[in-house]
Amino acid sequence: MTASKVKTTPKKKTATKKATPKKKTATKKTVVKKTLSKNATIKKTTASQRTKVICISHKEDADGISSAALIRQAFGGDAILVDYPGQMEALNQVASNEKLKSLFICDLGLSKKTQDEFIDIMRTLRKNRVSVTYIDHHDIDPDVVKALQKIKVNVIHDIHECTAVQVYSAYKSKLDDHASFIATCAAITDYMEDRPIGSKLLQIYDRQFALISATVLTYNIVGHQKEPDYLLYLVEELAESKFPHEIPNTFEFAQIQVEKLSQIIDKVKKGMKTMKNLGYMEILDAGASGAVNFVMGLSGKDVGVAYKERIDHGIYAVSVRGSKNCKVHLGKIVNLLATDLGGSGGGHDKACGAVIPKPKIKKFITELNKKIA
Ligand SMILES: [Mn+2]
Repeated sequence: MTASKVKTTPKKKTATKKATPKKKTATKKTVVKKTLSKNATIKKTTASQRTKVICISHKEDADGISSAALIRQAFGGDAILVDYPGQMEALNQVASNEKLKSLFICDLGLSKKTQDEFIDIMRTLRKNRVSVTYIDHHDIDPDVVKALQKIKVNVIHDIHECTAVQVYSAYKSKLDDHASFIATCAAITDYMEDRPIGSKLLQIYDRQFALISATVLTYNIVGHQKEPDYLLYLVEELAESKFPHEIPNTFEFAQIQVEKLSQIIDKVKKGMKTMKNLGYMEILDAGASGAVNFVMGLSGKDVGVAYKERIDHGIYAVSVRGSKNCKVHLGKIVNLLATDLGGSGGGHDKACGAVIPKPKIKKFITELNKKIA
């Protein structure tokens, strides 16, 4: 696609701020240490200086954005929106923030690759007496939950309800009535509106009204992934109890996204390849997650794989989807396989993602094809 960037949303100041983390991995450890020893010397003043509430949440879908919005409504503070590859870097940066008092981490599942570092960062935060709440619904190693609870991280985790619904349930008393609608939209986007709490929330609203709102919200999130300020603006608007249709230009923008998706259908029809148990395709212009359902559906297989290169990272961002007939737990398989190949990944039984080192992508697909047989 050549003219892929269409902007309808009026808001300026994209130039300087970047949510996408910069390259500073090498110095990370020392930064953390420095903060620690500094804290030790100014111990008395530090505690009282900590005033900041921060929520780190998933930026790629309505569950992450809605969770950040509900946390903001309940507790105030700032949101930091990240994707899976950027998650650890953001956590490390936040961990060195000496103003941080309270941290919420939402809708960011952990994998074998990231969980140990995650626990380390949480340990540092807890040593600095930062209150930490981790809210998520992705499959998690029970030992990680134990380790987090041991250091008194507040873990709110239920694989049966989406994150925003869990945020809503946990902090209902601090939220206004409209929050149930935001949570409903998140549940719809995560295919979890049929769950015990999710379905109760959906019943409050007209189904079609909720569906169109969730869908328009999702298209605005997906279509603005490269505009961090816009995503933060969405968090603010939702936190102020706006419906998606009350946020300017959202429906117009959704129409543009729908047109793009119809072009992706054409491209998938032409470019998709198949193996015995799956369909797969490299995506060049759109996001992999926007194409993967078409790859699965149009390939006639029960598993679809779409992957897109992240040139600056030397990796492929991979999306995997399973049909209703898919009997294996794709999230678990992908977690192990991606870790074996030097990447990371995981997620749900029928929808998951991975980060795979560029040279290993073919191996990832052939191995996945074997493991889902
Ligand atoms: Mn989610």
